[in-house]
Amino acid sequence: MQIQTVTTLIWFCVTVQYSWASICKNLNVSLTQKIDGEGFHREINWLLERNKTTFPCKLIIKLDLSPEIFINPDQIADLNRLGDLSIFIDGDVDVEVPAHLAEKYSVYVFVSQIEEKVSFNVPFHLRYQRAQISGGFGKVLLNKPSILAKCPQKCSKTEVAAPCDIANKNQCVWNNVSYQALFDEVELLVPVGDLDDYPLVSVVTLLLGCAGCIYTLSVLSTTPL
Ligand SMILES: *[C@@H]1O[C@H](CO)[C@@H](O)[C@H](O)[C@H]1NC(C)=O
Ligand SMILES: *[C@@H]1O[C@H](CO)[C@@H](O)[C@H](O)[C@H]1NC(C)=O
Ligand SMILES: CC(=O)N[C@H]1CO[C@H](CO)[C@@H](O)[C@@H]1O
Repeated sequence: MQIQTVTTLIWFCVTVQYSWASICKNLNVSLTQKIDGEGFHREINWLLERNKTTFPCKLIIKLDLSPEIFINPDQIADLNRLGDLSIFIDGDVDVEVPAHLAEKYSVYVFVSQIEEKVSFNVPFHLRYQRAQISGGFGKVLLNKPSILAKCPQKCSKTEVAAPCDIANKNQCVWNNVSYQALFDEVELLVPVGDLDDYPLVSVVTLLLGCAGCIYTLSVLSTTPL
């Protein structure tokens, strides 16, 4: 009798473990990423593909943004309202400050639970960078996004706290799952002001000023009183 109970328990555990493992294994998520646009205003295009057997799992794409990049909360609020996107911005974004005064923060993109293929177009902007000696272009690295899943069971050992849903600032426990990244890491180029221009401008202004003075003095001194 006791042995039977134990056997049943073991069988139950094994079955549960097996079905857990199988849904997690079949998450089979892949992400394609492209960056559109040039200069200060860009757009991330993501295409997320998943196995439809994993529809019970909620997915979010988490992107950590470096200080050189910002997402405009007003623009995102509009897109959220229109139903084009479902994005939660974690942090206060100051759209005015240059890169060296800005802080990093994260955005969470909620993925529809009933589609095998979902695409997202997320507009973002590059901040002005401090002028440097030679001018030219500054480099900005776009981090690789993480994909977090909340399935009826655990899907990875790495647990991460993230917002439960877009309307809710409460934190839930999500699993950081591995995915197939069908893209390379990107480095964005941003035009940077040229410090060399400043001395030149000052010297020219000074010389013009001196020339003006000398001319005035010479006119005054040669004019008979
Ligand atoms: C999707 O899940 C089903 C059922 O678990 C599995 O048979 C199938 O191979 C999976 N598809 C992919 C592309 O992984
Ligand atoms: C998820 O795991 C990847 C790979 O180990 C790691 O690079 C990334 O930072 C993790 N993301 C989070 C939100 O913990
Ligand atoms: C959507 C997705 O990631 N599909 C992949 C599932 O896994 C198979 C085999 O590993 C890949 O060939 C698919 O591209």
